[in-house]
Amino acid sequence: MKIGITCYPTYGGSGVIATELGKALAERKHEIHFISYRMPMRLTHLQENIFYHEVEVSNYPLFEFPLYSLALTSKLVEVYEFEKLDLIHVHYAIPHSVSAYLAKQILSENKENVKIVTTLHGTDITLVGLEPSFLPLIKFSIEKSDGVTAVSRFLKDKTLTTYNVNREIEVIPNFVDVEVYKPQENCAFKQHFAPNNEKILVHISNFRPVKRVTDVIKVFEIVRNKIPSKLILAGDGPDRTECEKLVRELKIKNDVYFLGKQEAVVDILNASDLFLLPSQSESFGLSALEALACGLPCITTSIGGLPELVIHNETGYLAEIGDVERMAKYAIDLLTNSNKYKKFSENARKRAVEFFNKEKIVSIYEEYYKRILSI
Ligand code: GMT
Repeated sequence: MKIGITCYPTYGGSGVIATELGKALAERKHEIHFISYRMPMRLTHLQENIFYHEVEVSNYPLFEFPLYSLALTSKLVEVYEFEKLDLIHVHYAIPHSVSAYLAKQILSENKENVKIVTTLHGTDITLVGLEPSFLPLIKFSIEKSDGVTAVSRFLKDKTLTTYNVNREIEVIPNFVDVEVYKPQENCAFKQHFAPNNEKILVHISNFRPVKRVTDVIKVFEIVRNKIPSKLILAGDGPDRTECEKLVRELKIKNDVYFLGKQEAVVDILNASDLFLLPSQSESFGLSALEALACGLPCITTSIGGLPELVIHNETGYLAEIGDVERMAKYAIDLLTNSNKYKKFSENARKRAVEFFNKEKIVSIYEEYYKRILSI
């Protein structure tokens, strides 16, 4: 198949999934054309069957706001026609599914029967899409896509009820490369972060308010009062300054590492013992899946798609939003009970391999494309 993929090229789960999907499909001999305003972050190496088309946005002074959606539409039309694509797969509904719909209409004038698949990732539905300026557009483009997938059952249900759409939505969960994200024996970084064999708690995110990173710090403070421990915070974003302030106020600066944006996620996870994700909203929680695959039990909130990923009392624990006392209690329980910890760690890895491994989920996408193309 020849597939066009549009996604946000920046840090973030939807871009990661779109890029890893494209790379995996290219390995399976499909021809993949990425169409975005920048080279997707994970497209670091030259790879057979992968092409990249950059969307250039006019900066003519009359346009106070960049017309990205329209520039993307034109690029989709151009690439579809000249590369003879079979299908366009857009990740994150806003504005990609709208641009794709418009491209489909333009191409239909030339008797091209374009098939569009939209994958819903999270805030495109739960937050941004609900804004009055977007709502009717998102509902329309979801209804008009030839195929729609959601990364969790939660997100599917939310889409059907919130937007009152009457259509099929396929749940295809996110995935992880379990050959890359895997437990490593004797991770060299552990000694660096925890020279006295302290336990290491870790959180990785874009530090947006929705992630509630300050809750991570509050949980850690309680844990640290009971057992010698360190906290690794990887990633960056709007809440980082507030987090640094809180760490100073709590006088725990020497035990907290702010690493900023990092590529070496596998090493960071392998240096750590426990993953914390106390989000206020999370349609899937890709970073928690990466942690599970490395054998890290996860303590998360019980919201959104997280209960589909983290099984309470088996691969980690779930707690109410903001219940830092309970999260800390769970963390202390796991970190002081080595048999239980070992069992949870094995369960975590097993769950990632069994249900969310790349090969399995990419095959599901392949079958889904075939279905859409046959309609
Ligand atoms: O929605 C966002 O703000 C960012 C988006 C992204 O691009 O990373 O995250 C969403 O998609 C991820 C990949 O499917 C999911 O793992 C995240 O749970 C989801 N974020 C939210 O629902 C807040």
